[in-house]
Amino acid sequence: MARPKIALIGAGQIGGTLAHLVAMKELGDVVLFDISEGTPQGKALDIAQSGPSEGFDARMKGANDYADIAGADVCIVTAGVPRKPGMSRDDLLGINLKVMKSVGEGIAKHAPDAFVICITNPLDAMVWALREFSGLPHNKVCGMAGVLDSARFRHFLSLEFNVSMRDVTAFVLGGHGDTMVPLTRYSTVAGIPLPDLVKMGWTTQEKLDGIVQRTRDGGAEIVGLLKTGSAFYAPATSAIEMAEAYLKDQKRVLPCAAHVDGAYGLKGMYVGVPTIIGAGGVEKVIDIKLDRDEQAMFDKSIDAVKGLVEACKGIDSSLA
Ligand code: A3D
Repeated sequence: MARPKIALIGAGQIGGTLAHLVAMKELGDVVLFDISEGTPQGKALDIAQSGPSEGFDARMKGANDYADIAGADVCIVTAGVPRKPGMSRDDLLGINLKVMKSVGEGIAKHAPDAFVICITNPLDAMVWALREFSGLPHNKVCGMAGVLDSARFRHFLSLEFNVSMRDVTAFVLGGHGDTMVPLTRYSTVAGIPLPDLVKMGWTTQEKLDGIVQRTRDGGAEIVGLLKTGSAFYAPATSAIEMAEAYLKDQKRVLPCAAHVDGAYGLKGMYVGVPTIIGAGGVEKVIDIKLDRDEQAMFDKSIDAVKGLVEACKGIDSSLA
């Protein structure tokens, strides 16, 4: 059987890291696409030359023409601009919306059967716009945010409890932004919910609240430190987890920005929810019951996402 073909649209910090991870995990052959001439070709050649030492079998190709992504099984989209210090994700909307239009059209024409994972910010609005521009089925287009947000939460919790990150599970809902909703009662250490760990004296409510806030600000903390761009190692790893779930039909339960139509009382919008990802793409949205406080936080997050989608419609009349 031929190796899967993985198209990485955007060959910047995340795109290059994605290509390296695909090769190291032997998930398939890579086409690294960018409008910048030379960048995807240079990165593809550099990564290919790590093959003899690493011992992987994966072809790497750099491209500036969408024809090269023809027949891709997976497309991971990072094309656009990242944040600089002082910028919010929403500040990227105007410029990245135009990018989504060209990317959506390129995918529609050359890789209409692909599973598409969007990473470009502001995430929930960009994945919605990318789906609209591409016209692909909703279950084949989703956004990466929840896996990263919950990884950040898990990392901070593992430091607080001094336990392995593998034994910490975390649950994050809502839009990818300041209004994301980390759900403490569904987050555990080896199955013990966080509120119980507070009662057991493992941590205090104040410390837990601080960790929740640090998770919400997780992206900004890294932007502030790097000064020239945003996080890229963990965002790439998170998207690879989703791509692998699709390619290997793993039926992973992963939070992602999925099209929600009916669940959570929502009518056809993209937002972060728990999903099952397998060979059918986003095969199911898991509709959990929220308590009053959680619902209030979720509603606020939904309003923020709706505001961004409306702003997109204001900028590009074809979306209205
Ligand atoms: P960066 O290193 O700047 O790479 C972006 C690449 O996109 C550059 O190589 C550009 O040349 C390329 N590009 C620009 N316009 C086009 C176009 N029209 N077609 C094809 N390629 C184009 O950024 P990055 O890799 O650090 O980040 C990429 C995106 O991911 C940004 O929008 C970030 O805000 C976003 N991001 C999202 C998360 C989430 O958790 C959702 C996390 C981190 C970054």
